Amino acid sequence: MDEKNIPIRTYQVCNVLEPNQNNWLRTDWIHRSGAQRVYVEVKFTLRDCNSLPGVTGTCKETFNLYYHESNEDRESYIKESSFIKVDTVAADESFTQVDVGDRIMKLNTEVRDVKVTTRKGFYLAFQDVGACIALVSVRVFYKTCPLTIRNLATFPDTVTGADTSSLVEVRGSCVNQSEEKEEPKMYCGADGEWLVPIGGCLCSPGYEDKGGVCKACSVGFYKAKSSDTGCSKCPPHSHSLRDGATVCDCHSGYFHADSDPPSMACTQPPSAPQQLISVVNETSVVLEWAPPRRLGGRSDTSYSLECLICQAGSHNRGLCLPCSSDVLFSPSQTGLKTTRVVVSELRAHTHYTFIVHAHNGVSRASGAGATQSVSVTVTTNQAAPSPVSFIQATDVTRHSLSLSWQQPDRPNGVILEYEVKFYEKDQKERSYRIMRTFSRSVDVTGLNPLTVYVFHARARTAAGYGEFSGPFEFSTNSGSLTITSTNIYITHAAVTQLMFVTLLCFPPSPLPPLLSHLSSTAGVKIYVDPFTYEDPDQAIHEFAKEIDVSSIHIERVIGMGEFGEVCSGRLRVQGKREIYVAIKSLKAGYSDKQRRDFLSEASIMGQFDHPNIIRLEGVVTRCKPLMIVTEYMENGSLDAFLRKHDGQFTVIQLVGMLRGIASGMKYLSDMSYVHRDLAARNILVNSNLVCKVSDFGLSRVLEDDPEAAYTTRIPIRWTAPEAITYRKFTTASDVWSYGIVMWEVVSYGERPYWDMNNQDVIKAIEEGYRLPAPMDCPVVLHQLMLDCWERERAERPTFSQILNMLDKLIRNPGTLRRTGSGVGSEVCVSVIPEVCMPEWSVCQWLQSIGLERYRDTLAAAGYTSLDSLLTLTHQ
Ligand code: ACK
Repeated sequence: MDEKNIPIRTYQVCNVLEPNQNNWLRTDWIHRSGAQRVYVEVKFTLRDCNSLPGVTGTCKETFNLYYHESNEDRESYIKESSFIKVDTVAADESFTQVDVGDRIMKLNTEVRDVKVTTRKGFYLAFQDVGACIALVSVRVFYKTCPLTIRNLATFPDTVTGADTSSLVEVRGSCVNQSEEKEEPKMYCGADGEWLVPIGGCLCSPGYEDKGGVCKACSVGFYKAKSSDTGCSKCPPHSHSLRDGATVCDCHSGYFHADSDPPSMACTQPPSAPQQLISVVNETSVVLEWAPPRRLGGRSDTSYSLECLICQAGSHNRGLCLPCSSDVLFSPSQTGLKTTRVVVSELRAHTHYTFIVHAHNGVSRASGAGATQSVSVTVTTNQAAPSPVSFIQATDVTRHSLSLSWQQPDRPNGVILEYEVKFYEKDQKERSYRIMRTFSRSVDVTGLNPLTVYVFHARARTAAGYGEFSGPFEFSTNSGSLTITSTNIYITHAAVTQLMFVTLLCFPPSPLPPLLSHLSSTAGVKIYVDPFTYEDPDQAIHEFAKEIDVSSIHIERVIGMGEFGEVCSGRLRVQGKREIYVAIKSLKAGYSDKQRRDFLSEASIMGQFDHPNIIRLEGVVTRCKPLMIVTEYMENGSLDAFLRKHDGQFTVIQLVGMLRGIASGMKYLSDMSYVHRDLAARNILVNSNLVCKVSDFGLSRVLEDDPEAAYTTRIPIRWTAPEAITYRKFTTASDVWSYGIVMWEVVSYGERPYWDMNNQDVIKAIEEGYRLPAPMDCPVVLHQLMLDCWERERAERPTFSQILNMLDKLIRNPGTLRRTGSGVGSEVCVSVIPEVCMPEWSVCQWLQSIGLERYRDTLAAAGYTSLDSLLTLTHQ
């Protein structure tokens, strides 16, 4: 019977009188259902040992609770030792026999918990060790945190963790019609309580939070964004006709611009602009108007202009054409915020219709053609033609030239005539001549030779003359022409970059006019002597680019030139890669003549463009010191370079250098330029062993001053006898010098004629002495030198022949094997074995080695067959 006297079933044991009791009671298998910690609530009654008569030490007042985890739900026999003890359970209340009269028994309730994580389920067991006990009920349970909604996120029923202190992290999911604001999270505590809510959700557009549920906005309300605010009433001139509106629809005739916020009232396009007035000034029109009467509830009104050319008096748009694209609108044609615009560059005597449209943010939304507009029709006045913008000259002779020009951009009518005004530049406009013509060209005759003239042209229509063009200057000097209307200004000079000089920059000045220059005969460019220019600045600016000094970065002094230091550095011209350059400067305190001589080198160099001629990058003439900037040649002068590398090159490498020099010299001679100072010291070598001819400064010195004073400056050892004796400097005298350079190269920079003095050298040459072959010099090369040193200059080879010869030697390196120390009789066979074939004639052989001019000499001496050549000795 329980406390209420209702009969109940119990498991009982009461073997208190017998010692060593060990009685077990085991439950069925219990599925753990995902639980990690289970709770066991046991209800039982227990008899007080003292109340049992005759009971000795064998009576107990506790029992033990055990568990055993298992995947097996039907284990028939489980060993005692397999069970793990949970606890020894004692009764809070026990009862005695005396009590029986009052209360049948005292029921105890004890709860124990145990972690069950390793198997699918478990068994519980109760061990009695000699108590008088009745087990009334066993309840086994686990705890969960129950399903809940927090911050519009649902959290599911969640089993608590395995340990009493563990928290289970749970991610919530947003309730219907809501969107995650921040990941919703909570923790499930061991006792089944939810803890620490984080993040949450917001009701979607068109829905609002009503007690943890998102409800649709009702009719007349809207909600545009997911937010924690409620639904709002529709703004003016709009409505919503169904639940859950995210925006309100505009009433008919009202519009919403894409950029308008949903809370903004619906608006309308503006009405037409008002009071459009126009003022015509020749070929431009000023248009002004007042803003529209109705702005449609907005403040973003703008205007656009339509320009049409219409037939006189026509208001029919079909008879109108859009204006040409060169009409100018100031400040603009569309997107105007002002109510005034100036339209210019219109045609004279033309009917124009201007339509001013008013727009605002909803003009487009309200549909095409909905803009309201106002129009005006005007007729432009007559106007003179715009100026002629460009004149060019051709067919220049000493006394005449032909001018031609383009029609003015805006003739503003039929051009009836052109007028050309011109005068000698020196005369300014004190006296000038006028020529009139119907065409766009005119031949101007009766001019003075070598004179710079200034030309202006203008056009005439029925409206009168247009403005004269700007000045165009041409010279009557023979040759082609150049127009100089450019003004170049120097900005700022980077003074600090120079290591050894102070810069002084001049204010900007227009460049002087140019004289006619490079003439061209049958496509061949001819060198122009800069000293034919009266003003050396004219020449320099014609042939050399002016470099902004701030783009030069000087790094170190590399030598001393005739006029001052030579430095190396870097040049960075905008838009180009930075390059290494050599910079020659003109030392301070120079005379006019020195300045002229210094710059003449650049004027000369600037005319050349060849891989074996040193390239001029430009000049600095507007700042002091004056500078000449050329490409940088890493290995410096050829003579010093060869001395430094004595014996280190192959013959082919040496011939390669000579070939480069010959190629550069051929280019110069083709341009009719005579170098006069060709020597290894004036050849520069770059890092690829490419040799380039440089130093173009000497020619003038000699020509300007033919007196004896400069005789000493003639490089005697390199100069042909006729140039020493009577200054006959020609390409042939350059060929003589080239022979000396060959000798310098093959002897690795030896001084020609060693330490003989100049007088002895002159005398020796006069007597027929020639430099002998340097050590290991191929016979063919020495022969070529000897050819260059022919007394009769007509007998010397040309640079073109020298180049051919060297090319052949390079192609047939075998020809270079034979040196002066060999046996004479083998010359032919060993020098050019490839060409000594039986079918070849002596003539062809001579041709192949560039010595065909000896054909007659050989024939006269009886050498008519190749076989006979075998007997030819070195002598
Ligand atoms: O033998 P170098 O080093 O080569 O010494 C002289 C010195 O300046 C005086 O003329 C050197 N030099 C001249 N022009 C150049 C250049 N473009 N590149 C490299 N070095 C140059 C010359």
